[in-house]
Amino acid sequence: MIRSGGAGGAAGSAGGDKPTLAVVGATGAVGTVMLSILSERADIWGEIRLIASPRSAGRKLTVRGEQVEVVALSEEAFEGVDVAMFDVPDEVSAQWAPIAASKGAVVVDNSGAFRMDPDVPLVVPEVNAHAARVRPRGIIANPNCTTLSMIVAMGALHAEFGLSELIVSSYQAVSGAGKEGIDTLREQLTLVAGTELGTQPGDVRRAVGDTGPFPAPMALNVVPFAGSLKEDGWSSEELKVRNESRKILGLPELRVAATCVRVPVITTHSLAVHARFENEVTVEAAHEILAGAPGVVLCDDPAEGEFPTPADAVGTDPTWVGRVRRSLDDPKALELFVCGDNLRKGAALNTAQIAEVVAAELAAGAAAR
Ligand code: 2RA
Repeated sequence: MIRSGGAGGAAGSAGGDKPTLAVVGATGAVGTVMLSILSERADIWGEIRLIASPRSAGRKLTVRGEQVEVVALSEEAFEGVDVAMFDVPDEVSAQWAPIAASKGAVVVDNSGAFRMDPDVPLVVPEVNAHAARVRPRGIIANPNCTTLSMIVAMGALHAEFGLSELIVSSYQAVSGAGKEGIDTLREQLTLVAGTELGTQPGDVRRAVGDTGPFPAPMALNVVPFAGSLKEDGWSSEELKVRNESRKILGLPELRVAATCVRVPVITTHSLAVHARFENEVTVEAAHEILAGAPGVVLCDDPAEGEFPTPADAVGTDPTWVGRVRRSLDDPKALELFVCGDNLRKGAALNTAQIAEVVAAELAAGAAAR
């Protein structure tokens, strides 16, 4: 291990060793993707410790080609851990992330518990990696998948043109609602397949019955609501897009309006974005920026039928951008369409990337001593 001093962030003694990583919530949907991502990326970790609820303790999961036994969440589970990636419900993170930090781990948390805490940086390595270094609570937050699915592209355009406003419509996959969301859509698709449903008011609703975690049927439908209802009719997802974009980009006054919509896609969120800038924009300049931006793939040749779709982007790491147009009525605004895998860049991958940023910092600190 590399002793990290969670709250301060400076690396400690025992230089030279590879850092110890804990994955908390290893058995969940995002935890599973975390393990496969850790198996694919450069192997910078010493021990990888898998932590989950006591009922999952003793299970064996594969990471880096090896079977690793899951241990139960407890204070002792964090002994010797340098970096801990959390993907657990908000209330579990709220309780356990500070405990892990008090044991000396730097926590990278994918819940909503700390994202807007002023003492917790909200980090997307391609956009604001520097923010990860200042973490008074020893915790770094990972943004919500809806924000993450567009923010790498927006960060690149902002760096060049200066962003002043975002108007966003999301097309969110059901896996954003976890395994229950995926199971619900698959069951509903079975119920409507091969029928003539979708021609009379309420026929799909009657056929599918229970709508699971969604407020309306997902099969043969789109649902203009995701998350929970907040003040003045806004949903939690819509407020996250606004608040998190502002924090990540360091633009507390950024004008943001989002409408979040759930669509019958298993995995990969899409967003239609109207982005207004301080300066005039051209499609050519936007193309050049996006084509060169780390973590972005430009896929924009509609004459050839080339634009991003969830069916093509799913299972991949980048943010896919296409349909880039200059607004007809505003030379300072662009319209574009973005797709990103909500379980990879939208959750597990960004968490792993932040953990790698921290590991590099710890290693540099250890080497300097
Ligand atoms: C959703 N963004 O898609 C959420 C998941 N964190 O429901």
